[in-house]
Amino acid sequence: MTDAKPRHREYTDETASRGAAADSTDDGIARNDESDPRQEETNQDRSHETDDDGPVSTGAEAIARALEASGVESAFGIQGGAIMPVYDALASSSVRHVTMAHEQAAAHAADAYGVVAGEPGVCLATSGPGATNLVTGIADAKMDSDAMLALTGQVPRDLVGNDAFQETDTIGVTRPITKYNAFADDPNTIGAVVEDAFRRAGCDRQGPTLVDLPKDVSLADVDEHAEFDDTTSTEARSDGERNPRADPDGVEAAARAIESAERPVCLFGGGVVAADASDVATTFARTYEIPVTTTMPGLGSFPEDDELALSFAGMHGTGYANMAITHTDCLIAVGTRFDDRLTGGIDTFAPEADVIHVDIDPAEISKNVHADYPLVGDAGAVLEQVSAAIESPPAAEDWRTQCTEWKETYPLTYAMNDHEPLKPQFVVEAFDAATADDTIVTTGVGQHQMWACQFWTFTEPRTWVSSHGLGTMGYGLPAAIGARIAADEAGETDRDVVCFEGDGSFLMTIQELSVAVRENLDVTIAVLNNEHIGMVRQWQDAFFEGRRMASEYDWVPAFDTLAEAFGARGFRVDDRDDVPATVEAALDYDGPSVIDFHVDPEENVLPMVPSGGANGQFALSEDHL
Ligand SMILES: Cc1ncc(C[n+]2csc(CCOP(=O)(O)OP(=O)(O)O)c2C)c(N)n1
Repeated sequence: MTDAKPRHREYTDETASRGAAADSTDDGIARNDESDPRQEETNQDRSHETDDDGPVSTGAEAIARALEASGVESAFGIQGGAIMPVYDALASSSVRHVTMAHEQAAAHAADAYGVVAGEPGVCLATSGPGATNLVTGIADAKMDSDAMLALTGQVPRDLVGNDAFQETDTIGVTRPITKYNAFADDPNTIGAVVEDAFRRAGCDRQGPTLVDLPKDVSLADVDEHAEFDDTTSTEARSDGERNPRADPDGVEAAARAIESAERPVCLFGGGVVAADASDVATTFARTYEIPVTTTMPGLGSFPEDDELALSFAGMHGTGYANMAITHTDCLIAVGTRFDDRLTGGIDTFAPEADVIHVDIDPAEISKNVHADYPLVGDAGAVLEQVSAAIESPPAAEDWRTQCTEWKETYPLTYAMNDHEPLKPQFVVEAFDAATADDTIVTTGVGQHQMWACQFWTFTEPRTWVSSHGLGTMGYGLPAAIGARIAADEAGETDRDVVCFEGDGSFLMTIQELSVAVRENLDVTIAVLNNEHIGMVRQWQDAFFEGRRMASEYDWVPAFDTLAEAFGARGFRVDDRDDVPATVEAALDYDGPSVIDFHVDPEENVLPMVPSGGANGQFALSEDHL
């Protein structure tokens, strides 16, 4: 403890002599503001230093180079003491930094960016509270197997363990919620570690990775002649070259099971989207005329306007999808971890089916649902293998007729009478009708999220961005920001980004409107405002005898005027007749807009399979719950 303080001062002095301001946040932040003339000058000056491929001089510069070498175009984060050297190096890099209002939002934005771009998103935070604020977003990405790299500042190495200012054991805190994390303790390898972590995030089963960057290592000089042991990244690289094809004997056996099935169903999960296998999966289902249901993250993996589409299954999935899963004799499940919101009770999930389970992660095989035919490998590669092995399609005409009948018997529906308040489902349908197929939809968590799943027709992969496994309220707006930036970077500036939020969810990250305004991001936020945390209210009515403890807000801000205060466009809609024109006006506005839809506070999400219940016994009305 005693000699720690002088050493810390040494770093401050050393930093100052390099021209980086270790303790002046003013200086660091200004360098990241592209509109600041001071920064333009700085960037230009520095470009002379870094444009050549010469050796990097500090750990921080090695990090910036590693991000550039990985092809990172944008990163989301917030400045702070321990991460300042990295930001200072980013100022002279090609990476665009988007300053968020809260680190949780930086993680969600990076996550969503990754989903839309198909490349890992990157977020940055300082040590201590910056890193802990990222935690929810990292856990969210882990649950959904979304590729993301988090870079966190850390106190200098000699202060680690001293309860130093803004010290948190970020490695310890994030170990259970990352795919991989690393403490970078050597300036000579720090760039390689960052590159490696980026690559790991996007390979095999994707997920969040994190590199903790002690400030002294970021500031330290890189020894251009140093030789370092690159074993870690070499191991990881060979790991990434794992055979994506499944065992041929297993493939043959699965093909025979499909050929002889009378009631086959495909279940496509988020893994199909992550593996960019939607085309292969769609061709597979169409070739063998097999009805398709998806998981919630799998929405968009198969066009929902196809006659084989049964939409999504599970707790709030369609009645027809749940009937098909309950009665199938051959479930071809691809890229799903069979989470409990999908399966309901395991004993009643696909009880008559032989289960073929295709997954890149062997740990998922028979974890929740027993796999009769386990096929470990890449979703697209394995489906192509199975397809090549099938000699004759299953004879399933009667089954397809049955599935069509279920669609007619259990359509998604809602009542909308003249005297009733505006229905949230109607709003989702209005947006769907007003937008193109490639529109990106993001949501918060709650009833509004389920209505988006149910009443939007998803036809393309990477258009559906939501918090599935963790169910994180507040995900929608920062996700819309990340999605917008990814689409813009891909040159898809005409694509719409629509965010459905609940009033409760929106209030959790509403401060990110400041980012959307500052960056002039064209996102449209539809608040389905029921002045309740509606999903909780629904469960209280169904399972707690209607005692609405802490679920009624009674008062929420006027989101339209609040939006205007942020500098966004604000609209308010109470009447059904005003919906189409207001939706058009908000979509036409070239910048962030918010529509505060005052919707029926008593509306429920149906159908519903109660937790742990049987998918085949879904409730179609409140009375059935
Ligand atoms: C961060 C977080 N806290 C609490 C919850 C529990 N929860 C799930 S849904 C929900 C209600 C969400 O309310 P709102 O955003 O208004 O959406 P609505 O259900 O009314 O559409 C709550 C509180 C959660 N999912 N996430």
